[in-house]
Amino acid sequence: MLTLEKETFKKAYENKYKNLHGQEINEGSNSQKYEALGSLIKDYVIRIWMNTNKNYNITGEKQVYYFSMEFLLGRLLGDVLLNLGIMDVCRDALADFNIDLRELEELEQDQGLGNGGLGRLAACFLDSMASLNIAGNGCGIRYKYGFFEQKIIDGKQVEVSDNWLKEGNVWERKKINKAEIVKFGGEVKVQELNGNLTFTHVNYEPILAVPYDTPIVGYENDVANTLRLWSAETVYNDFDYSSFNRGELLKAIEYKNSVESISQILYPEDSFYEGKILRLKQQYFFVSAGIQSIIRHFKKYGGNIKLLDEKIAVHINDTHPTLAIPELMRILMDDEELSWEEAWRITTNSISYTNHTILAEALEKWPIEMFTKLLPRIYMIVKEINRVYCEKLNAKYEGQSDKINRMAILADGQVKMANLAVVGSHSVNGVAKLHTEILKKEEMKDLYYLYPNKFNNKTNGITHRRWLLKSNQELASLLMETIGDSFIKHPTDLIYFEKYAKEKGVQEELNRVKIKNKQRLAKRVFNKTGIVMNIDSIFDVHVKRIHAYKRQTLNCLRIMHLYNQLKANPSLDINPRTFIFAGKAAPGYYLAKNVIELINCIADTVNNDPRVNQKLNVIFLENYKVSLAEDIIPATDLSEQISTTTKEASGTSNMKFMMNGAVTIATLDGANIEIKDEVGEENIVIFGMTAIEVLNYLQNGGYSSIGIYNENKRVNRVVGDLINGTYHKDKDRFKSIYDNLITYNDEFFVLKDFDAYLAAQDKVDMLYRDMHNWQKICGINVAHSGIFSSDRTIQQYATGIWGSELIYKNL
Ligand code: 26Q
Repeated sequence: MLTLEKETFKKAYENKYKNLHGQEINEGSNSQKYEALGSLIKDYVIRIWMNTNKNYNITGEKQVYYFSMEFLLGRLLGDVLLNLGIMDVCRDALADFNIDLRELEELEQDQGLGNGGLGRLAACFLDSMASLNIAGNGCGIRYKYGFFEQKIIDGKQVEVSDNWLKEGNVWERKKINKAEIVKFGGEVKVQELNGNLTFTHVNYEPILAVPYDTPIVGYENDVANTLRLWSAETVYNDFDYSSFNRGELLKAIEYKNSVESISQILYPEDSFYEGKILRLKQQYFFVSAGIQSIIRHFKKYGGNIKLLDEKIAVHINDTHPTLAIPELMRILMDDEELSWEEAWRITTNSISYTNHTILAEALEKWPIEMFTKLLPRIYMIVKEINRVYCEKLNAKYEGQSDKINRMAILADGQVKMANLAVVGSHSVNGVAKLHTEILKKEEMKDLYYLYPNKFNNKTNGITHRRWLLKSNQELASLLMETIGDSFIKHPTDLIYFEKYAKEKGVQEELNRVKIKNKQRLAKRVFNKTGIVMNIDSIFDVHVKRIHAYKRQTLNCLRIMHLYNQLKANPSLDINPRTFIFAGKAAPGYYLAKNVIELINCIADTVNNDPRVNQKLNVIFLENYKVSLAEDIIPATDLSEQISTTTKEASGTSNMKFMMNGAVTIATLDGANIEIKDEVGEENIVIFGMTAIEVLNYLQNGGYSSIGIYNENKRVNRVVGDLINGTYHKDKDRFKSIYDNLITYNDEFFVLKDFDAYLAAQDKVDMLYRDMHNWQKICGINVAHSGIFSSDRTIQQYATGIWGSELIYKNL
């Protein structure tokens, strides 16, 4: 563990600052101060990083490689300081220079290389692997532009590119000597040599994959693992301008741009698949570079390729990196000259796969024609995998061509990535109990029947270091004062807080912490937007991607209902509420964008209506991202987790809110079920359809939203308000939402759950009236949240899937 005296740190900082900027500290700007701090901290980290790598090479322990198209890290400074154990020293030292650490932290650009849950999960997992001494590496793409920045202009979402690297990134290191070449296009020459077939890829286009490494610091354990992100460059160095005539130069520039476009942008869709060739290029690009570098490293340290699967585990985060399967096969056969059977054994033993969605529209399928042109050798291997596999299917399911077609990897002119991922790996997991059951019994039932032993559940988790210790320091202090600090290394020790949560004094403390966090959020909101938030109101929070299945619409309809009630009776006896929304819509998702506009129009209407605005306020915070989540979540009283049952695979913000002492209002979907089982029914507000009801409607039909609309007066009124000019003078403005609910029969059962949701909200209102009881519930939620630490999840992956050696020197 790093031990640092304040005075030593001050000297080091001063030196660093002067060397970097050639001036005195007090002469500089805050960004210069941030840069010096980041750079100094990285110096400390580098020693740990080098040691960790040295150790791994000596012990030869099994390396886990977490392959993901997305890593949503957010800011790193605070996290690194916390994990190094030097947060307090650093804060005090900087204070002596009149520098506020928090202000510097705010200057760091979020590393937003992810859409949402899946990308943030990958980031939490990296933190947990490092903190648990697991040799875990991340592998992904260094997008030049991260997830777009959202601006709200006239109530509408406008997308602005996220140029996160414009002021540099102190945490990364370019490793040009570790670059790999990735080959696209061309043809495959097949020759026979001594009775063996050989495959030579010719006329391909080579792309240089350049790695940028970021250290992932474990919690006070002298470990720094590596996140390796790949960037695309041309193989040939900069052009020789003199040798080009004008036409050639322009072509060369065009070519350079087209190569670099591979790692240019993150696709901003998280639930809708579109077969774009650039996306396929991105997938093969990072997977090929990643697998090649794994094997190069493995061989450099004398590894026997036939034992590869004992020494590495490759995990694929959803189907996006599934090409790791044929890529590993290719290298093992074409370069390492292993037989098909041996290569297959090693590949399937090494690879494991997590499924994150059951939405059919999100399943990845690539047109064979596109696939084979771009990746001719990889296609041959996929074809052979499919052939061997279909032989097995044909023997087992003779004559059942529909079933075989459904299960095949190649079918209907497409490559089905989920089927390839299941066939080519030894483990397939869902991300919450219900989700895994649905995978087994519904979505993947044929595959489950064929490979029952591959399927398993690993309920998601979140790192309590970032989401409690760092972002809610007030609550963390209260916990340490009451139950000590053992929960930091053993998060399930939070359970000791249950007893304290029942004490009136502690409930008051919890209330004080919450108010402080609400004030902090309110101050930030005021500084950014000029909006004044009512601290005495319930902060009712719905933050996540905007999507029909997440049902922001249900929340909107309920607010519209409340507005009507208050207009009719301004002295209605309710707790004042502030409804807080945030989240991004995919740029091409019209309905989701329309929902954002609706929220903003409701906000405009109710906030400016003096009859109601003492009791009802609505606010949409723009540009939801990790750092904003860290401000919002600790300040939340009520967490909205109201997806249509069966549709949210797990959810992870539900866990973050719980850990920060919010009460949850939820459907029995994803991990909400497990949260309810942990805290007990009396400490969560559950409503809505069951999974069985939903599945029954989906399979057998029989749902009629218009029936509800006609019969239910309250529904009739609020749905009518969507198109009668109440919220926008253009009555057609929210027509797409209206049509979705009425004309297209409400695919996500918003109207069906409306009454139950109102009743649940009334219950919340009742509960909130008794502050002590409310805070008791909040405290019990905190006490039971330890199980949702990603440390638990990662231990389950490590022992149940990866076979990592768990060294509990940290525990
Ligand atoms: C696929 C093809 C083309 C373009 C984009 C994509 C794509 C990108 C991102 C598809 C899906 C995603 C992300 C999905 C995601 O975030 N899923 C969420 O994963 C969380 C972690 O397991 C769960 O908690 C959420 O329930 C799930 O929605």
